Amino acid sequence: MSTERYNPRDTEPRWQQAWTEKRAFEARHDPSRPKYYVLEMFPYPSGRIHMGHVRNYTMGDVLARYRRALGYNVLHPMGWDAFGMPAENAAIERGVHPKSWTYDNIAAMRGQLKSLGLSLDWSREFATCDPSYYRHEQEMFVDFIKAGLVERKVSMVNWDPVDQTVLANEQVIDGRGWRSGALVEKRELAQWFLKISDYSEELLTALDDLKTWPEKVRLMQANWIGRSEGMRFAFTLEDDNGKQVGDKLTVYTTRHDTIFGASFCALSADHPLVRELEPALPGLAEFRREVAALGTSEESIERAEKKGFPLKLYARHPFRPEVRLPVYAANFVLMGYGEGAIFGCPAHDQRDLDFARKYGLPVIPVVAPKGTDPSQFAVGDEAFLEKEDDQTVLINSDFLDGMTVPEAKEAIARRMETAGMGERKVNFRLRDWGVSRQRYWGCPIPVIHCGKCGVVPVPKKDLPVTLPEDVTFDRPGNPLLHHPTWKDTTCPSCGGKARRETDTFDTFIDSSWYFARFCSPQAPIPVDRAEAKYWMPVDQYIGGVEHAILHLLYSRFYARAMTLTGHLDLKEPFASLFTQGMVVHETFRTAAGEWVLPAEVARAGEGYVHARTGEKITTGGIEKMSKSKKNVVDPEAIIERYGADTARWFVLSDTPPERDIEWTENGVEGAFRFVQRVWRLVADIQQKGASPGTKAPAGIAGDALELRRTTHLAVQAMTEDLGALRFNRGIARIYELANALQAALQKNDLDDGMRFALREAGEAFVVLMAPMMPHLAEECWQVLGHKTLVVDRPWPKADPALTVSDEVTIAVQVNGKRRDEIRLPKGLPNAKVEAAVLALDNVKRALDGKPVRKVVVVMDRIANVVSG
Ligand code: ANZ
Ligand code: ZN
Repeated sequence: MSTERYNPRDTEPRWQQAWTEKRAFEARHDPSRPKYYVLEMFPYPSGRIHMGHVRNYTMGDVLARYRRALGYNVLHPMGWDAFGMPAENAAIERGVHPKSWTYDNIAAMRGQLKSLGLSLDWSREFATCDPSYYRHEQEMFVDFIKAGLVERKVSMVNWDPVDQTVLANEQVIDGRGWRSGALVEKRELAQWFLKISDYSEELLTALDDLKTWPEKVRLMQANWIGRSEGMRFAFTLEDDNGKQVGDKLTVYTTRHDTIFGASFCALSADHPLVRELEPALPGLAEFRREVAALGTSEESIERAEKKGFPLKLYARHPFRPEVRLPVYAANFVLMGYGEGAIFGCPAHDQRDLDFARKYGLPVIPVVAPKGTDPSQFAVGDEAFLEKEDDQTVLINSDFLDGMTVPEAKEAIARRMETAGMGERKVNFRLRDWGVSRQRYWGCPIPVIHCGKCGVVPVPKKDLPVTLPEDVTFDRPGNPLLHHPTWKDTTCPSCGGKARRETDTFDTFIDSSWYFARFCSPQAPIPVDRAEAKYWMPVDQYIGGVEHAILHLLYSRFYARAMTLTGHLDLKEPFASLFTQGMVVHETFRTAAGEWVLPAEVARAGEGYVHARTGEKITTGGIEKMSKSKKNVVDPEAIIERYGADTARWFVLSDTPPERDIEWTENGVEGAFRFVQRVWRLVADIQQKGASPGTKAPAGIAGDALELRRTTHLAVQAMTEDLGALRFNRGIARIYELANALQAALQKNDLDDGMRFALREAGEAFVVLMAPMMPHLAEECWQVLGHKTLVVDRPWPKADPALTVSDEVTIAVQVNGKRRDEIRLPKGLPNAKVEAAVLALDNVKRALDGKPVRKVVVVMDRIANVVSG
């Protein structure tokens, strides 16, 4: 038995080198083989990998290695989502150029990923900031323009007056810019939009086909797309004196059944009618400014106090000519949705109720539980929300009284449609995708502005439009705009002086098609059709649930847009999706409340102290690893200390992959102890087991047969577990097999049967473990006397005869004479029994080359082979 400890520091780089030299993981287009495309969401090159990456990429790697062993032609690429703000922030804060910052980070992280031993095809690597990548993005954008998928329109943005830049909604915190702290303004800006909303219905209904996506993600997407069935109809308007004014007020509602509960109408502050009234109504301009300061995010609008400004206009109720509804401009009505105008029904909508209470408007309940006395039913501080069941009916509603909500909706729709007042309308929450960013570190938008010709796409022969490198970050705003010459160009159309677009793309564009580029990363066109036809779709996509909405939705849209423009031929880019849980860790604090890194904490009895200062440390909650709480464990330090296999094993163990996993020192040490145990076991097996390639001796029974059964059951279970991404269960099987091996090795006087069973179990053990601990597996494989690599081994097959517990012994005869017996599953169909029997060595021997005429099977008892 080997007494030497297994040393990953020595073995891991060696095996990584061996795989690289063999180009083991380079994928080649081979239509004769079934393909399998595994992809993990590519990382942002922040500079260091974190445990979330380790978990994510290990899962993908296990799957890739497993599928590879099953005989699939596996594509498992890696790249970098390399554009974005952090690089610019580094430039502003530390004076490093975004480009060198990014590529340095990539180099560092590539090294870290390589040390994890991932079976990646590095020959396909690219970064989205490579001009050789983004030129194709520009080319496709030009094609998208031609195909009508792009629109330039004026839209409201959050404007930071100090940083002179547009802010994303997430960058507005309590109405202020996240960096400058300045009060954010709303501004109108001409921007580029991709018309994703044309695909709302399609993106929604196609979700039904994504059966192997998490239900949760499909639901989030569906909510985001937000289909609603409602009505659009118009009120006639009149002024203070009851005189009808020219304009009508069109509103969108999903609750037309509540029309008899209407008590006001409200318009967005940006509604054309409100703008028109602004000069005539003192205070309105001020009100509009106040609303603008709220920013554009739905969340901030939702949180703000509901406020209105009376417009001195009244809307005539469509069914109650005696009722006039006051019309307001209100801060909670958005211009971008529906008609930018609503009727308010306070009894059945919380925002409307808050508004009505503030302005003393009537609250008329019109929907109530069946059997309620309308005169007794009142609404207090909480709106009575819609229930579309048959126990909820209309009250106080004239011809609708007694109807259910759906019935009332139908009745109103009919009436209005017949009277020509309005029509049914399906609305989607999904907005067009604004892709312009006033940033430097992004893909330049390939258009030119000409005073004479307007907007002219850059001709393809002039692509890529590359980012200039000589930019400065010493003043706020977009460096491309400040560059002295870059934006000056000539118009491709008239040859006159023109200006380049200085906006760059939203980085979500970069990640909306990278998976397709991986199919042919060197192609002179965005995607080589033949390659994509073979490799796409991604068979298994793995990533964090934080990308459940935008990234996945944009990618689904891009696949359709690229198909429309002939760059791809596919709708859904990701056949299966898996969202893994986070890595969480205990948090530590000093008495003063400062967070402390786990690496600086030492155990002291039941509690903890600061390793350096000895100060008492208390534990906070268990939370997602984050820099702010300092509860991070650096993968590099873990790999350095225990090896990659231990880290990989730990992040897969115990916890189901979709759940959060808690990183603990004990857990890692446990994983490392297991590595050492495997090492000792395998050395023992090599000594006591049969030599490699030994055939099964006849008549294996007793403990040896039991071990064989355990082995084959492990193979069977593991095959199912890995196929279903149940990594933790797979690991549990390996532990079971290790225990069985250990028990068997403890016996004295091993007979041939047992020696064979040990060899078989040991080899299966190593091969099954290989997807999780690939380096250890290779090293063990050598110890077991092989010269080949485990990565070249096919996945073991379980012998069905050994995996069923419900077995019977069937007597095997040849021409009526007993020659052997065989254990088979009870009730096995005759054809299978026949096949199993004919494969027996004893039967072949007895037949001595004579042809088989027939096999007579007595179910579960006898099989008689009759020769001719
Ligand atoms: C009257 C009503 C009565 C409404 C009631 C709700 C409850 P979804 O389902 O999201 O489509 N609405 C319409 N346009 C709006 C806008 N631009 N800004 C803010 N709110 C708007 O929601 C549709 C409902 O949201 C509509 O139905 C409308 O209010 C409001 F008891 O009309 B409802
Ligand atoms: Zn021109």
